[in-house]
Amino acid sequence: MSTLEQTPPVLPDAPADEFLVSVVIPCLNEEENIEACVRAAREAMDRAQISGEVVVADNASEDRSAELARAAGARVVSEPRRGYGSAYLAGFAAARGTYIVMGDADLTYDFNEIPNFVRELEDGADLVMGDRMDNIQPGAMPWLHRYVGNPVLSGFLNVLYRTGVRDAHCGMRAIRREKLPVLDLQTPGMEFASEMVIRAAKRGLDIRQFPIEYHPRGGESKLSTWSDGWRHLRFLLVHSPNHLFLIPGLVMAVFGALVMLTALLQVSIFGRTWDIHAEIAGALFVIIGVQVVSLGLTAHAYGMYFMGEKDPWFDRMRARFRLEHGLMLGGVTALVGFVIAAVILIQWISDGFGSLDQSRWAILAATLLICGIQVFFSSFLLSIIGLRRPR
Ligand SMILES: Nc1nc2c(ncn2[C@@H]2O[C@H](COP(=O)(O)OP(=O)(O)OP(=O)(O)O)[C@@H](O)[C@H]2O)c(=O)[nH]1
Ligand SMILES: [Mg+2]
Repeated sequence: MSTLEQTPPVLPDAPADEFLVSVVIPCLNEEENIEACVRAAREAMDRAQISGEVVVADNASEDRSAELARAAGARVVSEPRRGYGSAYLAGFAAARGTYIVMGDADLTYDFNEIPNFVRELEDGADLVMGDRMDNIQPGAMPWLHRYVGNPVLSGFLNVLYRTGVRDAHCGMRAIRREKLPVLDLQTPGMEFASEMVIRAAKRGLDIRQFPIEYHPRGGESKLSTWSDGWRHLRFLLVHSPNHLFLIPGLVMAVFGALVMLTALLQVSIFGRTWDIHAEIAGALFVIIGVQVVSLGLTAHAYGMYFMGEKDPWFDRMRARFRLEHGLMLGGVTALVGFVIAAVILIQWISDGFGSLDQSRWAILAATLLICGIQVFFSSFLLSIIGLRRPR
């Protein structure tokens, strides 16, 4: 994981701090709940003598949500572009509190937790996450989300990004507002929940968590199990080229090379030798593996140069390997393949164009040629991506 100590760039149009807390609530057609949510947030802050505001980010609701939120004492900002992330980004831009506390407009979260979130922030935390997993009230979360969706996605998120956050999709959380520019959040949909946690971990923010309760929802759920689940998964994968490309590509290439070797050297495994078909399968794995690794390095370079990603491993590799190393590796590999092919051809010619029985070596030659050429041109592509990198 990378650490990036930055002084947060101050957004030119970020409103100055006027309150200690802005409670930001995203809202799409929540007329059954929104008033109660705004009141609960207001009362919790009043009781704890916290100076605060409630900002409702209305996502083009077609019901009376906006009007009811306003009547209950919230400042309502409108975001016409639909999506949980879009709604939050609009709410954040309008917030004027030093701290932002986030929570859904559906009565699933207890706004009496606000002072507990504030306490952690006052104590130095940058991002404070609620953790619902041990306190889910009956009927609050479908079985599929409780036992499959949330644990699997949070688990996968932690395998890839090691955030240490137990319930990465919890909608009740709090953040120090000055840290938002550092996070540079972008995503419009539900994957916003993952993006926030991942970027906070990548930037080395102080992330804390504590248990909170999750209650049954009032009104209709806006969550779509499969499409929102996929949005989270897609986000996790595309932001980790190591896991999406490099590890699977390397595993395939090494496995394929071993299979090819056993066929070429006629090694006996499982009590028999492996021949031409095994070698073709091995070659397939090698070629696909090398292609996937090449794509992964390209994706990695793009992420680092243009998306602000940090990866010490990639930095070290970049310092050690130059374009010429890639060209050399690709060139030599292709040359070896070419020489093997040439020897087969010459032998065939000198045998008077008779029947040929060199398939095993021909497959090796073709594999080496394909991989060598791939590496050669991928090296140029990597170099081209690096040409315009911000320095
Ligand atoms: N899904 C979704 N939610 C939005 C959108 N715009 C605002 N929201 C609000 O974002 C919050 C999260 O949506 P929910 O439907 O509660 O999704 P969830 O909390 O993952 O699922 P539940 O357990 O059913 O509450 C709610 O307050 C919505 O009103 C949008 O375009 N899509
Ligand atoms: Mg909800």
